[in-house]
Formats: sequence, structure tokens, C-alpha cells
Amino acid sequence: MKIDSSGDTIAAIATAVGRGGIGVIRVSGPGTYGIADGLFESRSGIRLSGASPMKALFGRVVRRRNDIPETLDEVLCIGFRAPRSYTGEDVVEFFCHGGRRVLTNILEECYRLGARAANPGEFTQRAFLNGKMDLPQAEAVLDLIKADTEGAFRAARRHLEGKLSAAIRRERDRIAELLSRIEAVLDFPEERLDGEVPQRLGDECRDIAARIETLVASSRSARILKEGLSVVFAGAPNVGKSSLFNAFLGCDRVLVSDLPGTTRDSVEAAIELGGIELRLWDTAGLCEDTGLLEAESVRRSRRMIEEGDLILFVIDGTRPPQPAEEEAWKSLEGRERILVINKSDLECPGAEAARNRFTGGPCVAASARTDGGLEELKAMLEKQIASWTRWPHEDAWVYTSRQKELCQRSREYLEKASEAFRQGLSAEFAASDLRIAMEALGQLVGEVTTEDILDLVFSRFCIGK
Ligand SMILES: Nc1nc2c(ncn2[C@@H]2O[C@H](COP(=O)(O)OP(=O)(O)OP(=O)(O)O)[C@@H](O)[C@H]2O)c(=O)[nH]1
Ligand SMILES: [Mg+2]
Repeated sequence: MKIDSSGDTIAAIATAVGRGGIGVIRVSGPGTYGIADGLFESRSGIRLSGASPMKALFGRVVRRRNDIPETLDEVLCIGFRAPRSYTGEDVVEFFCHGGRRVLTNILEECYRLGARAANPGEFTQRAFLNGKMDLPQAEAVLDLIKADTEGAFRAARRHLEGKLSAAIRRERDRIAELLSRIEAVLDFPEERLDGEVPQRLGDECRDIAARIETLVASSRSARILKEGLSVVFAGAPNVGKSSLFNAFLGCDRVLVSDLPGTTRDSVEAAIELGGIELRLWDTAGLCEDTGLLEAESVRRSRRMIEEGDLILFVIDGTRPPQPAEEEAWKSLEGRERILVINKSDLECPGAEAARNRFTGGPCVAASARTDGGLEELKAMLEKQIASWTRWPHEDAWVYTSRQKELCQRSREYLEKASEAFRQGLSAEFAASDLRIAMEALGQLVGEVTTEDILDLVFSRFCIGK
């Protein structure tokens, strides 16, 4: 991908592939109006290049073969003049009928008149290169397109407001100011960093590092909003994991039977709860290995339990808790877990003992058969999710792993600089660390870019955006 792609005019279908009421073709670049005038005939007879920008014109797209005109579609067409467009260049959008062939025919006509196919994310990349948005905002556009749940949507909207960039620039400016003070000393060695001054500079570095660390901490909440959570139903065989999984989904998704060992493989299904996507996992019962297949089933269950964000540990209330179950519960210490005492529609003599022994996490009595306790369990999950996604620094969140890594890099070098001051090393060491810390923040907001960075960000987009 080239950073400087100006000069080219690009075109793509901007709507999802398939059949739709309308489909949009977007063209951007210096040749845009020439292409539009070459294929679009407005009903009023005005050429698009002569019409006022952002005014919709109705007309038809015409393909000419050997000077014989053929109507490809009747469309609405809107032109935008640089720099007042999404990309900051001349842009034209054709609102056509949404069939694949209709759109492809018109797109091919755009190519014939001089456009080339846009790369994934190239429109947004141009918007970034033309200063219409910064890099975190461009990343937010991608998140917004991908958002399936209310939580992911809200996170992307907030991301798009650009508050992270403002917060990052503030810290970057503080580093720059520190650097200028240190460089003054380096330039005029007679003004030595003496006495408590290095100490104070070190404290300032640590202070900025702490602020960045606070931003990094928000990334967990952002990840949950964006990607949701995995919730694993785990426990001994036959306790009713699959029955509860089905009850949660409200359908008979997986097989249930009174034979232990019914579930052999981990099965996933997604629901939305509290605006967050929950990926529910039904797993095979944890049992003593009796054969190769069982051993593999248990291995898979263990892996899911390790990877899950939250474990619903299910036990059967009609029988006393088993030592192996207690052991499994103990091994989950420090993890997010909820004890579910199932089969509460029956006599549950084991429930009391379980409540006493399985401590260190909330507990709920439930029945997959009658749906008893399910609302309570869902409310418990919802509360948990709300506490994870509530972030006090509402204004600035770290959303992507790229942003998180760069924040961490910056923080690490700020701490190195602080340490260099503390040890009384030459100010040059600290200065070089601070430059790296500053550059990481510059990369985050997109002020320092390389083709690699742009590739990383924009290649994840779809074509047409
Ligand atoms: N009475 C009653 N029976 C239940 C309840 N939940 C499950 N069962 C029964 O318990 C048996 C085992 O249920 P499953 O859902 O297959 O249990 P599981 O934990 O998935 O079992 P494995 O996949 O073998 O590990 C079945 O006969 C279910 O009908 C419940 O809440 N009440
Ligand atoms: Mg099962």
C-alpha cells in the first residue's frame, strides 16, 4: 500500500455485496468528475461537474459501446468537492439499484473511464492522509462498521469523537516540554542538572507514565464492549450444563440425556445481554479419564475453562458435592466464576453443603427444567458486565491492541527515563528514552506514520470504506 496515492482516482462498491434496495458506488480522486460526466446523464441535462456540490441529481448511467448508448441503471448521483468530502478529495457517489450485476457493470464503466479499484480501507486512508481524521478515529470507523451489539456501537461512537487522541496529545506535549528542558541542559552543559532537579524530572516522567497506565487500563472495558465475553458452562458430567445452556438460549441447541458423557465437544452460541455479546460455551463434563475420547473431551473443556472470561460452574443440587467438583472449583480461584446449583425443581439436599464449601464467588440456585433462577443468573451476569464496562475516565479509552501496545511502549520508556534520573545517569540517557516514549504516542495518533502502520490499520477494512 502506498502512502502517497494521490493522483489516482479510485472506485468501489461501498455497500455490502448481495441484493439490496440500493447499492452505492463511491469514486474519489482528481479524475472523479471527469468519470461522472462520462457516464452519468442527469434528467435535467445539467452535468454533474456543473451542478452545486452535495446536491442530488437524478438521471441514468449510460455505457457506450461503439457510440451506441446503453442505459445501465437509473440512479441518484451526489458530488462532493475537495476538501469538503469524506476523503478530502473530489468524491462522487452513485445510488443505484442494489443488484450485484447492476453495480459491477457501473463499476467497470468507472474503471474504463480511468478509475482503479480501491484497496480495502483506501477511502478512509485518504481521509486520514488529508487530515480529515486522525488514526484512532479511522480505527473507530472500522469498529463502527463492525459493531453488532449496542455496547460495541457505543464504544465505537465514543471512539469516533477523538477523545483518546486529545488525551494522548496532552501527554505527548508534556513529554516534549520535558525534553526541551533537558535538551537545553545538554546544549549548555554549564547549566548542569544538579541537586533535586533530576529527581523532579524523574517524578514528572513517572507522573506521565501513571496517566498513560490509567488509559491502558480502560482497554479491558473497551475490549469487552467491542468483542463481548465468553461464558463457559463447566462442571461434572450429568449436572445439567447442556440443559442450562439450552435454557439460556431458549431453544434446544444441544443434546441432553440422562447418560453422563452426553456432550463430547465444546459448543458455542451467542446471545446479547446488557448490550454485550455473550459467547456461551457448553463443554463436556469434567470426569476421571476412562478412555481416549473422554480424555480428549476433558482436555477441550479445560482449554475452554482456561480461555473463558467467566465460568458458570454447575453442580447438581440433588446430590452431595463431590470432592472432584470441589477441587475443580478451587482451581478456579482468582477467576470470574459463579456457582450454579442446578435441578432446584427437585429436592436439593446437597445445596446447603455446596453453599458452605464452594465459597469465593456468587451462587445461584437454578432449574433448567422450569427456568427457575435463570432471570436471577442473567441479572447477576448483567451486573457483572456493567461493572466491567463502566470506566471512570469516560472521555478517553484505549480501544485497539495497536493503541494499547504503543501506550505500553511509551510508559515503559518513561519509566526508564525516570530510572535514569534516579540513578544520576547523564541526561542524554533519559532524553533518548523520552524521545522513544514520545514517538510511540506520535504513532498512536498517526502523526508519525510508516507504510507498515497504515497497512496494519487499513488492511483490516472492507473495500469501499
Ligand atoms: N429435574 C431436573 N433435571 C434436569 C435439570 N437439568 C438437567 N436435568 C436432567 O439431567 C440430565 C443431564 O442433563 P444434561 O444437560 O445432559 O447434563 P450435562 O451436564 O450436559 O451432562 P454431560 O454432557 O453428560 O456432561 C438430563 O436427564 C436432564 O434432563 C433440572 O434443572 N431439573
Ligand atoms: Mg452436556
